[in-house]
Amino acid sequence: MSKKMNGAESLVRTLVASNVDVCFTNPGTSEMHFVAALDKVDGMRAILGLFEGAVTGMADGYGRMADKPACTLLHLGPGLANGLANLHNARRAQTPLVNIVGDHATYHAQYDAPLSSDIKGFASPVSGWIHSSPSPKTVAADGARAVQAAMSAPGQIATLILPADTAWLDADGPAKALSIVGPAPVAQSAIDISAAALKSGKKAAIILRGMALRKRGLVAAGRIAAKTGARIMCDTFAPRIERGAGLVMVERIPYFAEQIVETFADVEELILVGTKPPVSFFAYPGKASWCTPETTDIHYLAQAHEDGVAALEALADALGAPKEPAHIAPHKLSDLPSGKLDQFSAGAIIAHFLPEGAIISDEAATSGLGSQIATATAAPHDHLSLTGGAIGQGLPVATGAAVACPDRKIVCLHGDGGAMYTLQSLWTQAREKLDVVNVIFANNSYAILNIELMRVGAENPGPKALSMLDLHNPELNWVQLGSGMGVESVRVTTCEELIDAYKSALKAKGPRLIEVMI
Ligand SMILES: Cc1ncc(C[n+]2csc(CCOP(=O)(O)OP(=O)(O)O)c2C)c(N)n1
Repeated sequence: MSKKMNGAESLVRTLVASNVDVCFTNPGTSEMHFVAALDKVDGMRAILGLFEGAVTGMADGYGRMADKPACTLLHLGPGLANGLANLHNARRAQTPLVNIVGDHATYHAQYDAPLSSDIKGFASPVSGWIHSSPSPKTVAADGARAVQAAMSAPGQIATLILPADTAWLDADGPAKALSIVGPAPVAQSAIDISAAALKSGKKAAIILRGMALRKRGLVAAGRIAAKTGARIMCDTFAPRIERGAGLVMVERIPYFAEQIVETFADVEELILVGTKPPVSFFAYPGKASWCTPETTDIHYLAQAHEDGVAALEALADALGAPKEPAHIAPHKLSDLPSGKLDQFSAGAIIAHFLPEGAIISDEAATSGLGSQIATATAAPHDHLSLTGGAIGQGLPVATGAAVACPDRKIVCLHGDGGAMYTLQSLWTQAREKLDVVNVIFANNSYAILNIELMRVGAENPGPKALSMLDLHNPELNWVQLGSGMGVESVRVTTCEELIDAYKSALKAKGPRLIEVMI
């Protein structure tokens, strides 16, 4: 006989039994029994975020680095809705993630109280699995199903709605963990078709995503490159990639459409591993959306839910590729710059001192190219990027990654505009003493949008239009913003100052913020 417990406790126990042991929360009244259960159950770390966009972004960063879900705890429809943009990013990243969304008690729904809303409606575009648990007797089993759904390859968002009476009424006990469905094997025919394309002597490129961007997949791709000369590429915004010295270097697809067109102009055979053909991020009047030549043959070696790593290895063997991969990155650091700071000098400094095993959460926007170039040959690290274009992901992703990997240094590179969306993450970093160096590129501008304004062909922008893209009036002060949330913060205006601040931040334990004036 299991000891008496309510639905909430049976759910928390089930989550822990299913290897979900971190909960990023922003609760309200309807979630109080779940909150109370956190103290009754050993093994669930509870981390408060002060805005749901931070909460969901942290769960994304955690899932990307832990390769298993965290759960969120969100307050009915509005709490979930506040978190949607970063759930969108997490869906794009194919991150395993379990949302627990509180709801009114089942019998209360009929009265249309103020917080009533269409929770399923809010959840469905971002969720691969949704269920509302109507009974305390079934909620534990539903929790186990949610984890199983979140973990099914390549990873997805599972949303479990928890009515308050389901949480507070008596349950039968926790449920057992369910088995995890791994990636599906790739059909031999897909390997044969890709092998034939690569043997044809035509110009070929392979685009990787997902697990294929970890060391094993990279080695297999590098072997294929060594044998065939095929280019090895990744999407502009890959969820996670292992890069730096000793790893196979991957060509990142550029951001702007005409650059993508140029990149693929001579590609005759394009092989996709867990990704889709490259298209323009936005449509622009008179410019192409589809960025590969009409004549390019496109082959799907592996779909996202399939085992792209095993497929690459099988392909390398089928081609008789050598054991040694091509394009191994050397460990090469440029000399330390001095004087004026720009994204390239800042990037060189960031790369120079980057510790081995660091995790970069990159939402540096127009300030990102410098560090991307410089870190390609820096110490080996993981790089996490803004997967869904919804800005305000970098700080929470860094925060969640720090929870998942407490022994690794996190370096968050962020535009000041995007950082303002979810700056509450800094407070969580301070409270949890997370080891994150936050580098904020303070250009006091939505700089990318100034570029886009010209590119979309909006003619002669006036002062009103330009003021919508300018952050000078008033100027943000990141030293005060960071300090106000308990994070030691400093402003730097020269390379020398950045070197000092960055070295000392890397040496310290716990969060730091460096405002880089560019
Ligand atoms: C959720 C969301 N809202 C608005 C936008 C539009 N947008 C794209 S970039 C950007 C400004 C980014 O500014 P910042 O982070 O400072 O980087 P910068 O362009 O200055 O390098 C905005 C508002 C978006 N992409 N996502």
